[in-house]
Amino acid sequence: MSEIWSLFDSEEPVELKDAILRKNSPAALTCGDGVNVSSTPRKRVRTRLVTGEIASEHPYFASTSILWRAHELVDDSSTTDGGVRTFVASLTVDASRRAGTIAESLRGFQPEGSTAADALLRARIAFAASDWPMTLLSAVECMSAHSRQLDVGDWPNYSWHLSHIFALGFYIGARLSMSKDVALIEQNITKTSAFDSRLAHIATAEAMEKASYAACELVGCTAAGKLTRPCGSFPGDLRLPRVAMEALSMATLVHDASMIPTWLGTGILLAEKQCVEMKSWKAKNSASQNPNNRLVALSKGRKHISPYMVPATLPCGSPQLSPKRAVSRQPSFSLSVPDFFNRFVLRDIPVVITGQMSPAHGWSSPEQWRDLTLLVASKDMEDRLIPVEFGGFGDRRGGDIITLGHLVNEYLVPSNVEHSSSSVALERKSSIVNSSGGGSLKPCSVSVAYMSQHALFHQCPDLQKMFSIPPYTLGRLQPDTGAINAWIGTKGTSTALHRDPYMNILAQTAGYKYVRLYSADQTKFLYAEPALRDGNKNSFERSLVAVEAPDFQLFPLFARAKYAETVLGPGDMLFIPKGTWHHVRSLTTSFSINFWWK
Ligand SMILES: O=C(O)CCC(=O)C(=O)O
Repeated sequence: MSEIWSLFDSEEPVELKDAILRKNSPAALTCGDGVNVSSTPRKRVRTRLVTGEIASEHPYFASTSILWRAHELVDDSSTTDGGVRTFVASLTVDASRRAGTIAESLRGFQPEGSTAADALLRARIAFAASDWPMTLLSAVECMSAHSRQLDVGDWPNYSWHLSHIFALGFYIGARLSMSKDVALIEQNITKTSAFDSRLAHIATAEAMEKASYAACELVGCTAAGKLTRPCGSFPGDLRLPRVAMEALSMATLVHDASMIPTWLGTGILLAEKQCVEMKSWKAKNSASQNPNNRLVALSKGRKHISPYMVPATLPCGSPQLSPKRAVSRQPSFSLSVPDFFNRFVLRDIPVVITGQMSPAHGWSSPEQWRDLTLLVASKDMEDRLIPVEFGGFGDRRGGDIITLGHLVNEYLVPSNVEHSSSSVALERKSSIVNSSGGGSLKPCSVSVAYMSQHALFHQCPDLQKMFSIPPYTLGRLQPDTGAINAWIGTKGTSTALHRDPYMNILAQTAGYKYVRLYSADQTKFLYAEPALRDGNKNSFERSLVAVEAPDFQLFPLFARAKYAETVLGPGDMLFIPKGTWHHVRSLTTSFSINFWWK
């Protein structure tokens, strides 16, 4: 048994543990690729090629074609308002049909059922009457009740999802309609006296801002199990994009494609579009604001390297892994699914699986993944909104919502350029190599931005064709928790030590990441914060320790925590057992996909 196995094994002798696992595991599991996995432990199964199902055909993504289809049918150019009225009409009809029943099925549940139901009905009535301020207030009140219900446990039934989706729809509809009203008044300037129309404009704009502000102050929105920042803490321009992102998250939780409201995708797209067109938004996203431009300018002289290509080599000063702590690596051709199940899943042992993310298994080639132009392939894609966190280790600077194009051009490209520029050579000389093996921790010289845990594959369905569902997820993807997410960022992003209530395959499609793992039995040394939503089975836990630069005065027990570590490179898949603590730092620009399963 290698050191890494023993780190992740409990004190029990292997035979005893085998007996326990045999007793507790299901008699047989059916894997994603149809392999029948017998749980009889330790039995070596003959090697076979394990091929996953192409992601775009997986039921998890079935709803995406419906989600965006309605919008494709609307010819924006033929309407003066880009389709807002069609969206509002379709939502009004659906709400009059379904909101009453949905509200009734919330009512019986404590503590928030009645509050949520009443607010939903108020929002529906106000929406139908085009009373936009009241719609905003009621919609946010409704979302707020949903959010409080999550504090005591999971939403009791599917009506809560639908109620949340309707509340988000009402919010988007009201915001879009108010802006439309303001625009109409502006158009009328020529018809009335300039003075009157300016007054009318101010009155409408003020009412809109007041209502929206009051609504957002009530509480923020929180998708099921996803801990997001309350809307109330975002300045005005950020509320609509935040709500659009929340609506996208909610759409990922609707698996039965026939349940996707036909207006939902249109609402999300219209909200995103409206944000991108806002003047203040344009100013914020203007390229001249970004200090990274210096680096992009630098890249222009180097024609042989495309600044859009994610580095295919590790930077100097990368962590040196001690063999004793390194997570074992297994080529997929010699790791059958049953073998994986018996050796790693049953024993909660992490492993890096290599060779699975290849064209033979339904994945695009590493060269295709490296090329970031795939994210800005069209204007539509470039203009999609995404959430980002700024700042890396020791330099957190909050979050924002920007366009995918902005992330690529203003952050990822400079991060690529920095890798290949002479600053890397300088860094080689001055890097501080952490004594515990963590590598260079000096603040990153590029602006750090991270689109973490985002439903990009729902948002841009073309990307679903680039990968397959790893058979090592045993056909047990967890669709009710947003199972497949994209993590794309510059060099220097870091995800603080935490653990999730799911098994995970973290697949590295491009670039490099350092990962530190602590098994569940190390929890006593990790200073875990109390779970934010204790009653909620989707809640994750976070440690207070900055693992690569710990403060031992504050966290003395942390010195006793044993860990395993690895560097993930293109084509590596890391199995992270459920409950295993993980900390992740990117060493270059990086693109990863997580698959959560149970
Ligand atoms: O890659 C990262 O930054 C974090 C990934 C992670 O936490 C996860 O997949 O659960």
